[in-house]
Amino acid sequence: MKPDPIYVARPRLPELSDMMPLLEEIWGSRILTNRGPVLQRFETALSKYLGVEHLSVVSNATQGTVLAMRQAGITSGEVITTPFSFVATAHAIRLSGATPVFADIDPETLNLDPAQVEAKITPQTRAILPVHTFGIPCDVDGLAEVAARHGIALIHDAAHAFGVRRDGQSILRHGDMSVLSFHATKVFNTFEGGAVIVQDRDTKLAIDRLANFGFADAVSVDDIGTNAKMNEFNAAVGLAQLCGFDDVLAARHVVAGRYSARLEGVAGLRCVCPTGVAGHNSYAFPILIGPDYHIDRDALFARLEDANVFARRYFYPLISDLAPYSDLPSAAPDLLPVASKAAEQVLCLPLYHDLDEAAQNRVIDVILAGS
Ligand code: T4K
Repeated sequence: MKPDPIYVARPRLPELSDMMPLLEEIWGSRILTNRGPVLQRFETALSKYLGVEHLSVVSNATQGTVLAMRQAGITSGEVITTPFSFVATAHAIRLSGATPVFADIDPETLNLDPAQVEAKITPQTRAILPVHTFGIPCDVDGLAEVAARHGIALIHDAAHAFGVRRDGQSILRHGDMSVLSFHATKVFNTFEGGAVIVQDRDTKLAIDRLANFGFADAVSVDDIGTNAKMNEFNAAVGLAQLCGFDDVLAARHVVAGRYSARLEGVAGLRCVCPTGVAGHNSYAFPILIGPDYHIDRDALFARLEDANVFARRYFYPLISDLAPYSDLPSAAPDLLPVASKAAEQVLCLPLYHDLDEAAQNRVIDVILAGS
């Protein structure tokens, strides 16, 4: 008989005892959505927890990125982004009316390389949309410099970057806007959800309006908005999740540290996320399987599956190899050699706050067998 399955992610749920008073409040008020009182308290508490001033909670990161694009005035032209991400990154560009242009990534961080971005700038370029992939900060200063020099917007896909800090400050403070995801598989979840972090109150209010169909008041609509509102139930989950959340991050660091301790130094295997770095969030534990490892990435993936361990090949295939994007001139694999290699070699190991040591050892034993 096979052992219990181990998945790449498992959501952390808030204590039911923290949820119940919030549910009673919602049931009592019958205010279910449209920026209700629970959502407003969640926004305030979340801003404080993350160390940012202006934040709008939304229905998910995909919609949040579309709102950010719209707020930046992007309805056409080109947006430079990474092919090494979840497909939602490029979809948000397309959904806002622009065309993604893929630039190659840095081999160390697997994040967008500012020099490669610079080489892709044209008169049509409207924005850069980098990703803090796996919670590793992208080169925020290098990209800001390119954006400023060309007078274009810089919007960070921060879906993986909940709680990430650099030099003691939230990474979300960089760029014009940043977008978090609170999907079930993320470090912090509200089942589904997200947030747009901006630099001033007027922009926050503009994002709120766009998330509510563009209504400025009861009788006027300013812009072509959408429905990207988070409802009161999801906001209650978020508020309850914040209780004891530092412990969740600490537990993730312990799991990541156990992988590092046993896998660093294995021939042909590279651990991508440095552990013990202040301000990291242990979002994932990606490894790169190079030619010096005794089998290739897909063979290891299959061996793990045989052992009922469901690692994931994030991000394979590259977005640029997916049907809606593969015909774009910037999608040619020979223009994206670093990203193409990473997509062939990457494997994200199971990592969640309550992955116990015995289960984790099952994962590690498969990886070390034959090494
Ligand atoms: N930008 C980036 C860089 C992103 O990575 C994402 C999302 C977005 C933007 C868009 O964010 P949102 O619009 O979603 O807020 C998952 C997630 O669906 C997706 O949100 C995420 N990135 C992506 C990296 O991963 P799948 O299809 O690989 O997930 P799934 O459903 O196979 O789940 C993986 C494992 O997690 C399962 O095997 C079991 C476990 N799981 C999953 C769910 C949904 C649970 O235990 N409980 C659950 O409820 O895409």
